[in-house]
Amino acid sequence: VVDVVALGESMVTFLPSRPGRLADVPSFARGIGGAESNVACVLAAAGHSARWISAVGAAGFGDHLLAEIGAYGVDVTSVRRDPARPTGIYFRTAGDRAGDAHEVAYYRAGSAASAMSPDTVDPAAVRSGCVLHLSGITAALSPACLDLMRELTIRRPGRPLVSFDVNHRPGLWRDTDAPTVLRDLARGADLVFVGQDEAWGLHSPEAVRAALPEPEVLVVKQGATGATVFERRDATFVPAPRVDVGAAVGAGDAFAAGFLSATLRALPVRDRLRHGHFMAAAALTVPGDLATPPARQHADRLAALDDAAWG
Ligand code: KDG
Repeated sequence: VVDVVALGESMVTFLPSRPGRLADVPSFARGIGGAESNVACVLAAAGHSARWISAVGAAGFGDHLLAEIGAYGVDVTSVRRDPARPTGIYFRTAGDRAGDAHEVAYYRAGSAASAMSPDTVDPAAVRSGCVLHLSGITAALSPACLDLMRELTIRRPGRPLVSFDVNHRPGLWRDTDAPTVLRDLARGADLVFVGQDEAWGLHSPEAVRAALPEPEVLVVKQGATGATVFERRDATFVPAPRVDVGAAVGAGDAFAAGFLSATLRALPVRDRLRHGHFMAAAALTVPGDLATPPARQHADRLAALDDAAWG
């Protein structure tokens, strides 16, 4: 049994050589992206066993994703190679600082991963972890992927702990009531991560909890302010450290990985949030999705500081 199984689409990403509109940027550098494999990579880098389930094309971009994600120590043996469909790719503008143009251009319709369904994903692999980590991105990829997500979030005895990051990506949803679909999926999870800005128009963590009472643990991320976790009805808020933001992309995934790592180690709730914040802080400082996470012993020492040091 591995610690965490993460299921979702990953893409080759193209990061611009300089800030500006996509129309003006002359060249891009290749990287890797994908919310769920990002979580697996950060967890593997933090010393956990992690498996990534997905599908990629049979050509070079698929090779690249498998090699890069595998190099983090993630088990990629459950990733299907699809000779008939391509690996998804995407381009985005540099930086997410206020005032920067922010564009994301996805080329993933009809991708290998968008053909994932309850029939193509190995149920034994899905059940092979203590935690199964999913995100709302998968639900937007195709009707077959939405079926798969519905299937994976049915409450069944003996299933792994199901972790769900809402990850509402407006650019992926067309003609569908995304908030309703995402809320229904979240109801079937044991642990839910949601940003206040994607939380169904609700304006406080308490309101989100009232609207989503089912998951045993609910984490509401409040941007640069911090995050609140509800365990049943008890709420704990931990402020986020102040960070000079390079690019926000990947920070939510790193936060989930830090929180999951501390959950697997049965740390108290305050420390689970602090580990989430550390991992997110590391990701915020780099232009790509993935940063090297702080070593466990340093993170543990920082998490143990008294509240005054955390502002
Ligand atoms: O969380 C980062 C992801 O958004 C990025 O890697 C791309 O998975 C991605 C997506 O679908 O937006």
